[in-house]
Amino acid sequence: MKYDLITAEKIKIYLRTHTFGRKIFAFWSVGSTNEFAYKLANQGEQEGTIVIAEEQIEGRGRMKRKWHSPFGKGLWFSVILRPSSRTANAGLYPYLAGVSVAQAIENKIGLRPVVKWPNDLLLNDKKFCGILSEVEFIDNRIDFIILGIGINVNHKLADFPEELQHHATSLLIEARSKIDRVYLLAEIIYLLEQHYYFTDEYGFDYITANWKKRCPHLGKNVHIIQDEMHYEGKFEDLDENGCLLLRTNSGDLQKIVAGDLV
Ligand code: BT5
Repeated sequence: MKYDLITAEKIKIYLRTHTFGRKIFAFWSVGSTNEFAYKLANQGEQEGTIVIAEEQIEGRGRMKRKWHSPFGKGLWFSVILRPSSRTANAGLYPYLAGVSVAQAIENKIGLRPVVKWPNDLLLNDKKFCGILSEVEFIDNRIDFIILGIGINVNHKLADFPEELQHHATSLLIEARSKIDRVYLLAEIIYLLEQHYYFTDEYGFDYITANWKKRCPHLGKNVHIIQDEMHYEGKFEDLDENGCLLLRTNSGDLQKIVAGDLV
């Protein structure tokens, strides 16, 4: 077989978790794992269930952007969460995902990714991982969160469309060797579960602290675009809800909820 296909059985061989990944929907091809997981969660699917696909036809990023997800090359998956935490914490789960992916890659591959606000992971200044967290609220609390993670794993440069070739990279390109996707996935799921239950009990401070240690832009002057608005200033900190705190040139502290750091 040309591809080392990802199956639920293979993932379970490596899994060390209690609830995360104990139920897995694995597809050859799907529109978007986030979309599929969203439907499942709406029908009451349990926490920790994972949807994974070899290929996404309509993989998506934030703000209706496309996420390139070719067959057999990456890890394209979504986890259903049902946290009991405050609605204000909803924006912190992408940081939990980013830290989990970065640690798993350090542990299993020995590369050290850096993070870029709000939800990118980079190697060599190029993006190899994006995170899309979609939240459903009910009566002032979180009903569920779909935490979607896309990782370019075994892409060669030519596997990317031309417009991404200068901005994107993969673990294979950076590590110069093919990666066992299932082995890496099991470690990510393990760390996601560990951090998830820890934050439930003790809050998110240690996650945001870990994220900030990996962020080369913290304390530096940055340029942020949110919708049509441009902001410049020093990236001073993250607040307790995961918003970026920007010290503008006039000295004000501005809270930025969403946007792109360029
Ligand atoms: C993201 O959005 O980075 C979130 C990506 C989340 C993808 C996962 S895969 C599993 C789950 N199911 C889904 O349907 N989605 C999630 P954003 O920050 O908006 O970045 C999107 C931008 O990244 C695009 O406009 C491109 O410029 C770039 N891009 C697209 N595909 C890429 C890739 N494979 N590698 C690197 N950059 C890419």
